[in-house]
Amino acid sequence: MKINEIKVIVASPGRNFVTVKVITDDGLYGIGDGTVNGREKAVVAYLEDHVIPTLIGKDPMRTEDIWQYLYKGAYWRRGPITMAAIGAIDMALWDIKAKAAGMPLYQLLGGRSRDKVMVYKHVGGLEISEVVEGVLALREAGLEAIRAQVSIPGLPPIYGTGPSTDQAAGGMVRPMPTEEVWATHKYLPLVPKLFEKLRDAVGWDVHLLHDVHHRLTPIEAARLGKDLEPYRLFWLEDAIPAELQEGFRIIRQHTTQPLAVGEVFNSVFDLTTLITEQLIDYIRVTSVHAGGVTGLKKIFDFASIYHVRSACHGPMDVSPVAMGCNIHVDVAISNFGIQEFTGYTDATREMFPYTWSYDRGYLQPGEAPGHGVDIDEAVAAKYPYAPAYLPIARLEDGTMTSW
Ligand code: GCO
Ligand code: MG
Repeated sequence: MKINEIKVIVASPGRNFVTVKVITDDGLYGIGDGTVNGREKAVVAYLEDHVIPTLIGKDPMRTEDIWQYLYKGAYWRRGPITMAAIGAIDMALWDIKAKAAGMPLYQLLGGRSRDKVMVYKHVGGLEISEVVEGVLALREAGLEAIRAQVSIPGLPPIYGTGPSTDQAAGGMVRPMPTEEVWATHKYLPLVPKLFEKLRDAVGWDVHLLHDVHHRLTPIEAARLGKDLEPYRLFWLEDAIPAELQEGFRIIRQHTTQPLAVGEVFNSVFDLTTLITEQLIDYIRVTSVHAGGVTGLKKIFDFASIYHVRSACHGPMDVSPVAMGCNIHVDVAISNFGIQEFTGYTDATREMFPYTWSYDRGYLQPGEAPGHGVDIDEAVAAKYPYAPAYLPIARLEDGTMTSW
Protein backbone atom coordinates (compact mmCIF):
# COMPACT_ATOMS: atom_id res chain seq x y z
CA MET A 1 0.00 0.00 0.00
CA LYS A 2 1.18 3.53 -0.82
CA ILE A 3 0.09 7.04 0.08
CA ASN A 4 -1.34 8.57 -3.12
CA GLU A 5 -2.71 11.89 -1.96
CA ILE A 6 -3.12 13.97 1.21
CA LYS A 7 -5.79 16.68 1.38
CA VAL A 8 -5.95 19.43 4.00
CA ILE A 9 -9.50 20.60 4.69
CA VAL A 10 -10.05 23.81 6.67
CA ALA A 11 -13.63 24.53 7.68
CA SER A 12 -15.44 26.55 10.31
CA PRO A 13 -18.71 24.98 11.48
CA GLY A 14 -18.81 27.59 14.32
CA ARG A 15 -15.07 27.37 14.92
CA ASN A 16 -12.12 26.49 12.70
CA PHE A 17 -10.93 22.92 12.25
CA VAL A 18 -7.92 21.68 10.25
CA THR A 19 -8.44 18.11 9.02
CA VAL A 20 -6.23 15.89 6.86
CA LYS A 21 -7.37 13.06 4.64
CA VAL A 22 -4.66 10.57 3.66
CA ILE A 23 -5.71 8.54 0.60
CA THR A 24 -3.93 5.32 -0.43
CA ASP A 25 -3.50 3.65 -3.81
CA ASP A 26 -5.96 0.91 -2.92
CA GLY A 27 -8.73 3.30 -2.00
CA LEU A 28 -8.49 3.14 1.82
CA TYR A 29 -8.27 6.53 3.48
CA GLY A 30 -7.69 7.89 6.98
CA ILE A 31 -8.64 11.14 8.74
CA GLY A 32 -6.58 13.25 11.20
CA ASP A 33 -7.07 16.46 13.23
CA GLY A 34 -4.44 19.23 13.07
CA THR A 35 -6.34 22.08 14.73
CA VAL A 36 -4.38 24.60 16.84
CA ASN A 37 -6.98 27.06 18.09
CA GLY A 38 -6.27 30.58 16.79
CA ARG A 39 -3.19 29.49 14.77
CA GLU A 40 -4.89 27.15 12.27
CA LYS A 41 -3.29 28.44 9.07
CA ALA A 42 0.21 27.87 10.40
CA VAL A 43 -0.50 24.13 10.60
CA VAL A 44 -2.00 24.19 7.09
CA ALA A 45 1.17 25.77 5.66
CA TYR A 46 3.40 23.36 7.59
CA LEU A 47 1.46 20.38 6.24
CA GLU A 48 1.12 21.59 2.66
CA ASP A 49 4.59 23.04 2.20
CA HIS A 50 6.74 20.78 4.36
CA VAL A 51 5.03 17.47 5.19
CA ILE A 52 2.74 16.29 2.40
CA PRO A 53 5.29 16.46 -0.45
CA THR A 54 7.64 14.15 1.51
CA LEU A 55 4.99 11.48 2.19
CA ILE A 56 3.58 10.75 -1.27
CA GLY A 57 4.52 7.19 -2.28
CA LYS A 58 5.40 6.09 1.29
CA ASP A 59 3.93 2.97 2.97
CA PRO A 60 1.13 4.23 5.33
CA MET A 61 1.50 1.14 7.56
CA ARG A 62 4.86 2.41 8.85
CA THR A 63 3.28 4.60 11.53
CA GLU A 64 6.32 4.63 13.85
CA ASP A 65 8.84 5.25 11.07
CA ILE A 66 6.76 8.08 9.54
CA TRP A 67 6.33 9.62 13.01
CA GLN A 68 10.13 9.56 13.52
CA TYR A 69 10.70 10.76 9.93
CA LEU A 70 8.57 13.84 10.58
CA TYR A 71 9.90 14.38 14.13
CA LYS A 72 13.62 13.73 13.80
CA GLY A 73 13.64 14.56 10.12
CA ALA A 74 12.49 18.15 10.67
CA TYR A 75 15.65 18.91 12.68
CA TRP A 76 13.57 21.68 14.39
CA ARG A 77 11.83 19.48 16.92
CA ARG A 78 8.65 19.81 18.97
CA GLY A 79 6.41 22.90 19.19
CA PRO A 80 2.62 23.01 18.79
CA ILE A 81 2.55 23.59 15.03
CA THR A 82 5.00 20.81 14.15
CA MET A 83 3.43 18.35 16.57
CA ALA A 84 -0.14 19.09 15.44
CA ALA A 85 0.94 18.47 11.83
CA ILE A 86 2.60 15.19 12.86
CA GLY A 87 -0.46 14.38 14.97
CA ALA A 88 -2.86 14.87 12.06
CA ILE A 89 -0.87 12.57 9.79
CA ASP A 90 -0.37 9.98 12.54
CA MET A 91 -4.11 9.77 13.36
CA ALA A 92 -4.89 9.28 9.68
CA LEU A 93 -2.27 6.52 9.36
CA TRP A 94 -3.60 4.66 12.43
CA ASP A 95 -7.10 5.01 10.95
CA ILE A 96 -5.88 3.36 7.72
CA LYS A 97 -4.03 0.63 9.59
CA ALA A 98 -7.05 -0.25 11.73
CA LYS A 99 -9.39 -0.14 8.72
CA ALA A 100 -7.00 -2.48 6.87
CA ALA A 101 -7.03 -4.82 9.89
CA GLY A 102 -10.82 -4.64 10.02
CA MET A 103 -10.64 -3.66 13.70
CA PRO A 104 -11.48 -0.68 15.88
CA LEU A 105 -8.26 1.21 16.65
CA TYR A 106 -8.23 0.28 20.35
CA GLN A 107 -7.66 -3.37 19.42
CA LEU A 108 -4.31 -2.42 17.89
CA LEU A 109 -3.37 -0.55 21.09
CA GLY A 110 -3.73 -3.61 23.30
CA GLY A 111 -7.48 -4.06 23.39
CA ARG A 112 -9.87 -2.92 26.10
CA SER A 113 -8.58 -2.30 29.61
CA ARG A 114 -11.98 -0.97 30.76
CA ASP A 115 -15.67 -1.07 29.91
CA LYS A 116 -16.27 2.67 29.58
CA VAL A 117 -14.52 6.03 29.61
CA MET A 118 -15.49 8.48 32.37
CA VAL A 119 -15.75 12.11 31.28
CA TYR A 120 -16.06 15.47 32.96
CA LYS A 121 -18.02 18.37 31.58
CA HIS A 122 -17.88 22.09 32.34
CA VAL A 123 -20.12 24.42 34.30
CA GLY A 124 -19.38 28.14 34.39
CA GLY A 125 -21.34 31.09 35.69
CA LEU A 126 -21.20 34.75 36.55
CA GLU A 127 -22.29 34.00 40.12
CA ILE A 128 -21.84 31.10 42.53
CA SER A 129 -25.60 30.39 42.62
CA GLU A 130 -25.63 29.99 38.84
CA VAL A 131 -22.72 27.53 39.00
CA VAL A 132 -24.45 25.51 41.74
CA GLU A 133 -27.57 25.22 39.56
CA GLY A 134 -25.48 24.16 36.56
CA VAL A 135 -23.65 21.48 38.55
CA LEU A 136 -26.95 20.12 39.93
CA ALA A 137 -28.31 19.95 36.36
CA LEU A 138 -25.27 17.98 35.15
CA ARG A 139 -25.62 15.61 38.10
CA GLU A 140 -29.23 15.01 36.97
CA ALA A 141 -27.86 14.30 33.49
CA GLY A 142 -25.69 11.52 34.92
CA LEU A 143 -22.27 13.21 35.17
CA GLU A 144 -19.96 11.82 37.84
CA ALA A 145 -17.27 14.48 37.30
CA ILE A 146 -17.89 18.18 36.80
CA ARG A 147 -15.56 21.18 36.36
CA ALA A 148 -16.77 24.39 38.00
CA GLN A 149 -15.67 27.98 37.22
CA VAL A 150 -17.04 31.31 38.44
CA SER A 151 -16.51 34.94 37.42
CA ILE A 152 -14.80 37.42 39.71
CA PRO A 153 -17.41 39.93 41.00
CA GLY A 154 -16.83 43.39 39.57
CA LEU A 155 -14.68 42.18 36.66
CA PRO A 156 -15.76 41.07 33.16
CA PRO A 157 -16.30 37.29 32.79
CA ILE A 158 -13.06 35.29 32.92
CA TYR A 159 -12.12 32.00 31.24
CA GLY A 160 -14.83 29.38 31.42
CA THR A 161 -17.49 31.58 33.00
CA GLY A 162 -19.33 33.71 30.49
CA PRO A 163 -20.07 34.68 26.92
CA SER A 164 -16.69 36.31 26.24
CA THR A 165 -14.73 33.12 26.87
CA ASP A 166 -13.73 30.44 24.37
CA GLN A 167 -16.25 27.96 25.69
CA ALA A 168 -19.32 30.02 24.80
CA ALA A 169 -21.34 28.55 21.92
CA GLY A 170 -21.31 30.92 18.99
CA GLY A 171 -18.58 33.05 20.53
CA MET A 172 -15.68 31.31 18.80
CA VAL A 173 -15.06 33.39 15.72
CA ARG A 174 -13.36 36.67 16.56
CA PRO A 175 -11.45 38.80 14.05
CA MET A 176 -9.39 40.33 16.93
CA PRO A 177 -8.55 38.91 20.37
CA THR A 178 -10.98 40.03 23.09
CA GLU A 179 -9.40 41.22 26.36
CA GLU A 180 -10.18 39.81 29.79
CA VAL A 181 -9.13 41.27 33.16
CA TRP A 182 -7.42 39.32 35.93
CA ALA A 183 -6.96 40.01 39.66
CA THR A 184 -5.39 37.21 41.72
CA HIS A 185 -6.22 38.74 45.11
CA LYS A 186 -9.94 38.76 44.20
CA TYR A 187 -9.87 35.25 42.73
CA LEU A 188 -8.04 33.40 45.52
CA PRO A 189 -10.65 33.84 48.29
CA LEU A 190 -13.53 33.30 45.85
CA VAL A 191 -12.77 29.76 44.66
CA PRO A 192 -12.94 28.04 48.10
CA LYS A 193 -16.33 29.77 48.63
CA LEU A 194 -17.54 28.29 45.34
CA PHE A 195 -16.52 24.77 46.33
CA GLU A 196 -17.94 25.11 49.84
CA LYS A 197 -21.34 25.95 48.31
CA LEU A 198 -20.97 23.15 45.76
CA ARG A 199 -20.23 20.49 48.37
CA ASP A 200 -23.21 21.70 50.42
CA ALA A 201 -25.45 21.39 47.35
CA VAL A 202 -24.18 18.20 45.64
CA GLY A 203 -22.53 16.29 48.46
CA TRP A 204 -19.44 14.12 48.24
CA ASP A 205 -20.47 11.44 45.79
CA VAL A 206 -19.24 13.42 42.77
CA HIS A 207 -15.84 14.48 41.43
CA LEU A 208 -15.40 18.27 41.32
CA LEU A 209 -12.63 19.87 39.25
CA HIS A 210 -11.30 23.40 38.74
CA ASP A 211 -9.14 24.99 36.01
CA VAL A 212 -6.91 27.93 37.04
CA HIS A 213 -5.85 28.34 33.40
CA HIS A 214 -2.16 29.12 34.05
CA ARG A 215 -2.76 32.28 36.11
CA LEU A 216 -1.06 31.91 39.49
CA THR A 217 2.50 31.87 40.75
CA PRO A 218 3.64 28.67 42.54
CA ILE A 219 3.19 30.08 46.04
CA GLU A 220 -0.26 31.47 45.18
CA ALA A 221 -1.21 28.07 43.76
CA ALA A 222 0.05 26.43 46.96
CA ARG A 223 -2.22 28.75 48.98
CA LEU A 224 -5.21 27.86 46.78
CA GLY A 225 -4.44 24.15 47.02
CA LYS A 226 -4.39 24.32 50.83
CA ASP A 227 -7.62 26.34 50.94
CA LEU A 228 -9.36 23.82 48.66
CA GLU A 229 -8.25 20.73 50.60
CA PRO A 230 -11.44 20.58 52.74
CA TYR A 231 -13.52 20.18 49.56
CA ARG A 232 -11.46 17.27 48.16
CA LEU A 233 -11.28 18.30 44.50
CA PHE A 234 -10.53 15.64 41.89
CA TRP A 235 -7.91 18.06 40.60
CA LEU A 236 -6.65 21.61 40.35
CA GLU A 237 -5.72 22.19 36.70
CA ASP A 238 -3.00 24.39 35.20
CA ALA A 239 -2.42 26.14 38.51
CA ILE A 240 0.67 27.88 37.09
CA PRO A 241 2.13 28.38 33.60
CA ALA A 242 4.14 25.17 33.23
CA GLU A 243 7.07 26.18 31.03
CA LEU A 244 9.09 26.04 34.24
CA GLN A 245 8.25 22.54 35.41
CA GLU A 246 10.23 23.05 38.63
CA GLY A 247 7.52 25.47 39.82
CA PHE A 248 5.36 22.48 40.70
CA ARG A 249 7.84 21.47 43.40
CA ILE A 250 6.73 24.49 45.42
CA ILE A 251 3.03 23.66 45.06
CA ARG A 252 3.63 19.99 45.92
CA GLN A 253 5.53 20.86 49.11
CA HIS A 254 2.46 22.62 50.48
CA THR A 255 -0.65 20.75 49.48
CA THR A 256 -2.16 17.29 49.00
CA GLN A 257 -4.56 18.69 46.42
CA PRO A 258 -4.20 16.49 43.25
CA LEU A 259 -2.75 18.46 40.34
CA ALA A 260 -3.30 18.27 36.56
CA VAL A 261 -1.37 19.96 33.80
CA GLY A 262 -0.32 19.55 30.17
CA GLU A 263 -2.95 20.70 27.67
CA VAL A 264 -0.38 22.97 25.98
CA PHE A 265 2.40 20.36 26.06
CA ASN A 266 3.32 18.61 22.85
CA SER A 267 6.02 16.08 23.65
CA VAL A 268 7.29 13.83 26.41
CA PHE A 269 10.17 16.27 26.93
CA ASP A 270 7.74 18.93 28.22
CA LEU A 271 6.96 16.79 31.22
CA THR A 272 9.90 14.63 32.26
CA THR A 273 10.55 16.59 35.49
CA LEU A 274 6.84 16.73 36.35
CA ILE A 275 6.45 13.00 35.89
CA THR A 276 9.70 11.53 37.17
CA GLU A 277 9.48 13.65 40.35
CA GLN A 278 5.76 12.78 40.68
CA LEU A 279 4.87 16.47 40.90
CA ILE A 280 1.51 15.96 39.18
CA ASP A 281 -1.28 13.40 39.29
CA TYR A 282 -2.88 13.79 35.84
CA ILE A 283 -1.27 14.54 32.50
CA ARG A 284 -3.55 16.42 30.07
CA VAL A 285 -1.92 15.96 26.67
CA THR A 286 -4.27 15.21 23.78
CA SER A 287 -3.79 13.41 20.47
CA VAL A 288 -3.91 16.47 18.24
CA HIS A 289 -1.34 18.55 20.11
CA ALA A 290 1.00 15.78 21.23
CA GLY A 291 1.83 14.03 17.96
CA GLY A 292 -1.22 11.84 17.40
CA VAL A 293 -1.91 8.36 18.69
CA THR A 294 1.79 7.49 18.60
CA GLY A 295 2.82 10.56 20.62
CA LEU A 296 0.01 10.17 23.14
CA LYS A 297 0.74 6.49 23.72
CA LYS A 298 4.44 7.19 24.33
CA ILE A 299 3.60 9.86 26.94
CA PHE A 300 0.94 7.84 28.77
CA ASP A 301 3.11 4.72 28.90
CA PHE A 302 5.96 6.80 30.36
CA ALA A 303 3.56 8.38 32.89
CA SER A 304 2.22 4.98 33.95
CA ILE A 305 5.56 4.10 35.53
CA TYR A 306 5.28 7.11 37.88
CA HIS A 307 1.64 6.73 39.03
CA VAL A 308 0.51 9.59 36.79
CA ARG A 309 -2.86 9.05 35.10
CA SER A 310 -4.19 10.25 31.75
CA ALA A 311 -6.67 13.09 31.29
CA CYS A 312 -6.87 13.99 27.61
CA HIS A 313 -7.69 17.60 26.85
CA GLY A 314 -11.04 17.61 25.06
CA PRO A 315 -12.81 20.98 24.70
CA MET A 316 -14.64 21.91 21.50
CA ASP A 317 -11.46 22.98 19.70
CA VAL A 318 -10.21 19.37 19.89
CA SER A 319 -12.20 18.07 16.89
CA PRO A 320 -14.38 14.93 16.89
CA VAL A 321 -11.51 13.22 15.02
CA ALA A 322 -8.96 13.79 17.81
CA MET A 323 -11.70 13.02 20.35
CA GLY A 324 -12.24 9.67 18.63
CA CYS A 325 -8.51 8.88 18.82
CA ASN A 326 -8.41 9.92 22.48
CA ILE A 327 -11.29 7.58 23.34
CA HIS A 328 -9.55 4.61 21.67
CA VAL A 329 -6.38 5.35 23.68
CA ASP A 330 -8.44 5.96 26.88
CA VAL A 331 -10.09 2.58 26.69
CA ALA A 332 -6.83 0.72 26.02
CA ILE A 333 -4.18 2.15 28.38
CA SER A 334 -3.59 0.89 31.92
CA ASN A 335 -3.35 4.33 33.56
CA PHE A 336 -6.54 6.04 32.36
CA GLY A 337 -7.76 8.83 34.65
CA ILE A 338 -10.55 10.82 33.02
CA GLN A 339 -11.48 12.33 29.63
CA GLU A 340 -12.58 15.97 29.18
CA PHE A 341 -15.67 16.18 26.97
CA THR A 342 -17.75 19.28 26.24
CA GLY A 343 -19.69 18.03 23.20
CA TYR A 344 -20.00 19.69 19.80
CA THR A 345 -22.38 21.95 17.89
CA ASP A 346 -24.86 20.40 15.42
CA ALA A 347 -22.88 21.79 12.47
CA THR A 348 -19.67 20.17 13.76
CA ARG A 349 -21.41 16.83 14.21
CA GLU A 350 -22.87 17.07 10.71
CA MET A 351 -19.39 17.71 9.28
CA PHE A 352 -17.69 14.85 11.17
CA PRO A 353 -19.87 11.71 11.17
CA TYR A 354 -18.53 9.56 14.02
CA THR A 355 -19.19 6.18 15.57
CA TRP A 356 -17.97 6.91 19.10
CA SER A 357 -20.81 7.66 21.49
CA TYR A 358 -21.64 9.49 24.72
CA ASP A 359 -24.19 8.43 27.31
CA ARG A 360 -24.72 9.82 30.82
CA GLY A 361 -21.15 10.67 31.72
CA TYR A 362 -19.35 7.97 29.76
CA LEU A 363 -17.90 7.58 26.26
CA GLN A 364 -17.49 4.49 24.09
CA PRO A 365 -15.02 4.28 21.17
CA GLY A 366 -17.38 2.38 18.83
CA GLU A 367 -16.65 -0.86 17.01
CA ALA A 368 -16.24 0.36 13.41
CA PRO A 369 -12.87 -0.43 11.80
CA GLY A 370 -10.44 2.51 12.21
CA HIS A 371 -10.97 5.35 14.69
CA GLY A 372 -14.53 5.66 13.44
CA VAL A 373 -14.57 9.37 12.48
CA ASP A 374 -15.03 10.65 8.93
CA ILE A 375 -15.33 14.08 7.33
CA ASP A 376 -18.18 15.06 4.99
CA GLU A 377 -16.35 17.29 2.53
CA ALA A 378 -19.59 18.66 1.01
CA VAL A 379 -20.68 19.85 4.46
CA ALA A 380 -17.19 21.25 5.16
CA ALA A 381 -17.40 23.30 1.94
CA LYS A 382 -20.46 25.10 3.35
CA TYR A 383 -18.38 26.48 6.27
CA PRO A 384 -15.35 28.45 5.00
CA TYR A 385 -12.41 29.39 7.27
CA ALA A 386 -13.03 32.55 9.33
CA PRO A 387 -10.12 34.30 11.10
CA ALA A 388 -10.42 33.74 14.85
CA TYR A 389 -8.36 34.41 17.96
CA LEU A 390 -8.43 33.24 21.53
CA PRO A 391 -8.86 36.01 24.13
CA ILE A 392 -5.90 37.61 25.90
CA ALA A 393 -5.77 38.74 29.56
CA ARG A 394 -4.41 41.82 31.33
CA LEU A 395 -4.12 42.79 34.99
CA GLU A 396 -6.29 45.66 36.19
CA ASP A 397 -3.41 48.10 35.52
CA GLY A 398 -3.07 46.91 31.92
CA THR A 399 -0.11 44.53 32.31
CA MET A 400 -0.23 41.49 29.99
CA THR A 401 -0.72 38.24 31.88
CA SER A 402 -1.48 34.62 30.96
CA TRP A 403 -5.00 33.96 29.62
C1 GCO B 1 -9.62 23.17 28.90
C2 GCO B 1 -8.82 24.25 28.27
C3 GCO B 1 -9.42 24.89 27.06
C4 GCO B 1 -8.46 25.87 26.39
C5 GCO B 1 -8.70 25.87 24.93
C6 GCO B 1 -7.79 26.80 24.17
O1 GCO B 1 -9.32 22.86 30.03
O2 GCO B 1 -10.48 22.62 28.22
O3 GCO B 1 -8.29 25.10 29.21
O4 GCO B 1 -10.65 25.45 27.32
O5 GCO B 1 -8.62 27.15 26.89
O6 GCO B 1 -8.55 24.57 24.43
O7 GCO B 1 -7.92 26.59 22.81
MG1 MG C 1 -7.68 23.74 30.83
